[in-house]
Amino acid sequence: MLQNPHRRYNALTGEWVLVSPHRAKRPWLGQVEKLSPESLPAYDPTCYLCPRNERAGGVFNPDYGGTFVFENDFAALLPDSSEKESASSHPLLVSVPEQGHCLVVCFSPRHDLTLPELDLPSIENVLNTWAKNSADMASEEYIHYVQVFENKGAMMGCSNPHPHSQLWAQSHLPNEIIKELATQTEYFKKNNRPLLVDYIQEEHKQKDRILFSNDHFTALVPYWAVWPFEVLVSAHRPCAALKDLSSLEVSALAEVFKQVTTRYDNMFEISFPYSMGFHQAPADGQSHPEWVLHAHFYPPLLRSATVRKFMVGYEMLAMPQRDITPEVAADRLRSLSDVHYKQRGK
Ligand code: H2U
Ligand code: ZN
Repeated sequence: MLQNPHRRYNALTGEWVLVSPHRAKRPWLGQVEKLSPESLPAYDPTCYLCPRNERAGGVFNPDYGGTFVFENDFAALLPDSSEKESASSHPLLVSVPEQGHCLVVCFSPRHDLTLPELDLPSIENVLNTWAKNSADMASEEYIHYVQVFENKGAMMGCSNPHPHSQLWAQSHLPNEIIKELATQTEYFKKNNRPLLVDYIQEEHKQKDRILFSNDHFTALVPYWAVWPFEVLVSAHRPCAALKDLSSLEVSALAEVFKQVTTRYDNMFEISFPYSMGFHQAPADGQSHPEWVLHAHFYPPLLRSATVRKFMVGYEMLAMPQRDITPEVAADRLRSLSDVHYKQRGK
């Protein structure tokens, strides 16, 4: 593997990342992050996501027992954007109305249990809730894409530690999906096989970036990873959406999620922050034989619980850059226990 500066091609986005392995040992005198308090109560009377508590606008949450889904009270997208497309005053000043709506999904009534701390049936329940609600949103006439995502930890802008995720459904395809649709469509036309199916097979031959796999899903640090401990979880077969998974596949995906998030937490023995989300095919009524359902995990931490990677100067102005190689990151993640540090000795 290259030890000198090199570029790697991201086959899913068509973009390049600069890798600088020799820089990984540089000293750090910069910002250290504050740690959020480690022990949370099972129920917090001031939490707007806990059962029975009041949300914005005076609505009370039900006394829910599993997952809990509600329309976001501060949704970024609205179903009825009454503005009509207006002729632009100049071709360089283009705007188009966007319609949609947003859901919040709480993982469980427990204020203190993050994904890796939930048992497998509860993780399956979260996956099934995402599947059902994405499918319901996707079936709306004006919706063409549904984004499922979780911001975890204050470092990633999460506003409440009660484990939750969001679903945003919208009328146009977002940027990342436009890129991934183009690359996967082009590869499929040329090779008559899905890009990610071939990629996962090749990664299993090379082995050094694989983190965990079972019959239906693989977790790996992608060859083109930008974030230090970025992980891609991919299905092994073409699959447009979460709702297309069989119950066996949902169980397999739950197992992979538990493995990835447990190792993340074990890395620095903290609740490991990240932004995570699924890339499902556009909900455009077409079959998508090129599309392979997958999730991206983007964690910001680099070398300790308090030192994060910043995407700043060069990344903002030129292109993404990383220091430790994806192979070193995968090796580090593989070396960690798959028993959550809070469960040890129990
Ligand atoms: P984040 O922590 O990932 O931002 O998600 C919390 C969401 O919960 C956020 O989008 C919504 C915010 O709009 N919210 C409500 O819908 N009702 C509330 O009472 C508070 C926050
Ligand atoms: Zn709560």
